[in-house]
Amino acid sequence: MTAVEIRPGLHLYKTALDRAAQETLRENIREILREAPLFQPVMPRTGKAFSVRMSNCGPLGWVSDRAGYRYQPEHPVTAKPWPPIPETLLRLWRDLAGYPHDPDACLINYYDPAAKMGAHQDVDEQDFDAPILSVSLGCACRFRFGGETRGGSTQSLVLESGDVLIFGGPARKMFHGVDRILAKTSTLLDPPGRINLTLRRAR
Ligand SMILES: O=C(O)CCC(=O)C(=O)O
Ligand SMILES: [Mn+2]
Repeated sequence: MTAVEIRPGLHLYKTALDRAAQETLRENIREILREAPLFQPVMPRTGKAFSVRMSNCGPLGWVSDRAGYRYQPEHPVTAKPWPPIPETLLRLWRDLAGYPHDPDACLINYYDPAAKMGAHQDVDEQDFDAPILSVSLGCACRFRFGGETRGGSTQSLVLESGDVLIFGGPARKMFHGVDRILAKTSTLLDPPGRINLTLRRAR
């Protein structure tokens, strides 16, 4: 697979998953969401709802509620353990992450066409040696990224269905977010929307 190095530590693998692999993964996620339904995260303290809905798979799942951001082994609504991470995703991580241990958390973000995600850093993990591996499915989005401080200069790129973005090393703590979903850019999901799968090593 060929990567474009966008900046040191930030690698984009265009169409790392072909259409057939995207469809398989879509079905895997559909099954996971039957067991671990999307929930509505809210901001710590203010309780303001995110515009994305979330679920997780793997030993640990990332959640956000009034009490704060954290990883936990059970779904916040059903209280059941998260389903396992699909084999396709583990294989991608083993092939591309360049890290000797499997991920222990996979966040599932569901964006309806109006959803977005504000600039943030992924810093709730204990180990910053492991990279973040993110898979896009469905409608494309405009992904924005900058440096390690908020408010500095930023760049953006379009993430399309099947793309894999990895940020590690000097890019591990970059600010990033999703400006908007680009409507009508994919037929993978019905109703149209975007799924992002973010594999991490939380502990
Ligand atoms: O949806 C994306 O591409 C980014 C998601 C993200 O940054 C996160 O959930 O921490
Ligand atoms: Mn993030």
